[in-house]
Amino acid sequence: MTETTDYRPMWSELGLDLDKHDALLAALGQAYGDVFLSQENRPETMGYFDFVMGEIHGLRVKELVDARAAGRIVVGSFCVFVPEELVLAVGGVCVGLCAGADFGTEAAERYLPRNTCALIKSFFGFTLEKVCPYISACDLVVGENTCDGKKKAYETFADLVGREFMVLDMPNTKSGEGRAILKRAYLDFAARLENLSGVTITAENLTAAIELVNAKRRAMHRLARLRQADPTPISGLDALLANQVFFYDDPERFTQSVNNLCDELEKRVAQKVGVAPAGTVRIVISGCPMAVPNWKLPAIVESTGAVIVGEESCIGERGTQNLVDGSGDTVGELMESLVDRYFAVDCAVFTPNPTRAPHTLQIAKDCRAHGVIHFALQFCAPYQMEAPLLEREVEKGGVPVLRLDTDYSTEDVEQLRTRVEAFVEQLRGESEPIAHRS
Ligand code: BJ8
Repeated sequence: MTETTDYRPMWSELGLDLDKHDALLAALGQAYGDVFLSQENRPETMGYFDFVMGEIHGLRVKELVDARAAGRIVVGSFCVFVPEELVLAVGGVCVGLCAGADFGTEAAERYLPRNTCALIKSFFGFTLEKVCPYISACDLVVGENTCDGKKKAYETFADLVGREFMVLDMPNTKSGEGRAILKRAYLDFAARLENLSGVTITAENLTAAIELVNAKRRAMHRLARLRQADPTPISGLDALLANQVFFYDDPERFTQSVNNLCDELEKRVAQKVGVAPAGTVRIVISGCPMAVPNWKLPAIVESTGAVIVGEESCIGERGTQNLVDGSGDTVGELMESLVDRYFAVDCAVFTPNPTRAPHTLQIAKDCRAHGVIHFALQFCAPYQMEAPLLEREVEKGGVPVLRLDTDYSTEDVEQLRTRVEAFVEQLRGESEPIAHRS
């Protein structure tokens, strides 16, 4: 929060519990300072992302409130299968609602079994404790029938969220029938958005929306490519932050800011300036999404002296890979392209999910990684169960894998550190990263 702006009246109007919200912001500020601001040799243009994080419950929320006052709808979602393009086409604003904090767990466990993943508990906790201004600022909250945990949790959440709520029916196979289910879901979603906003989706507004989101993704692809340099010009933590802000910020401003960051990183690469010396152990993280403020594992990894150079994650390359073909002339053609792009997302809720392991290996090769750390949230059946399959395939390709299951608490930090240190040590002892081997 800037010193001159008092957002408390706004938070109060949004129905937040100010005392609990103060406690959350204090913890968030402390963690951010410890994890991000303590890093050395950060790119100067990360200042923008520091500002965004400082204002994440302030200025950005005010923008959403102002957008609503100006007649735009605000739509919140929990998953990269919810297409931002459709929200933008009707002139709306789309925000990510996933929560990455160990907050309100006790309240959440009044409704959820203890053995529910931390991500689901977290968005229940944020809602029940009234500390999420994003949910409060939404006209519509959208869930999706992905994993069993989410799909059953949404049945309860629908009554708790206090906003209009809908669930997209999702396929779980990569088949023709699966694609048809996704298309049906997107048509239903488009109809709901048109109804809510009073704006009809046309080829013109959908083309413009596709271009806006493609531009965001292109900027993220550029960032991903720059991280392939050795020495890498940006820490994994800072790159993760950009991936996290992807879901909150105004799209145009975000794209510009990532491109500014990339301009600076290009210079660093040309001058061989890195956040760690050339030859540092390089890690790719694969697995569950890391929502703000889940920085635990990356902070541990980079504290060992290794550097994270890529993320096979929905808050990372799984979420940003592939563009939508915006060349169609009709809404029908553009919708088909939209479905094609999203249907390729290789989330572990699909069974089988044959492209995720090769994709992870490809990221590791492109990033010249020495190893992959697979991150699964405890009680996340899709990612935990897919982990051994992914490990086998990636190791067959010559890249060692460490599998870790954790949650949002800090209880296992030292245990995780010990395992990560041993893995990084093992990788240090090995030869070149995979892409350097013949
Ligand atoms: S497309 S990864 S954002 S569903 S961690 S709630 S899977 S039990 S978040 Fe996800 Fe969409 Fe897939 Fe991506 Fe369930 Fe696992 Fe919890 Fe998860």
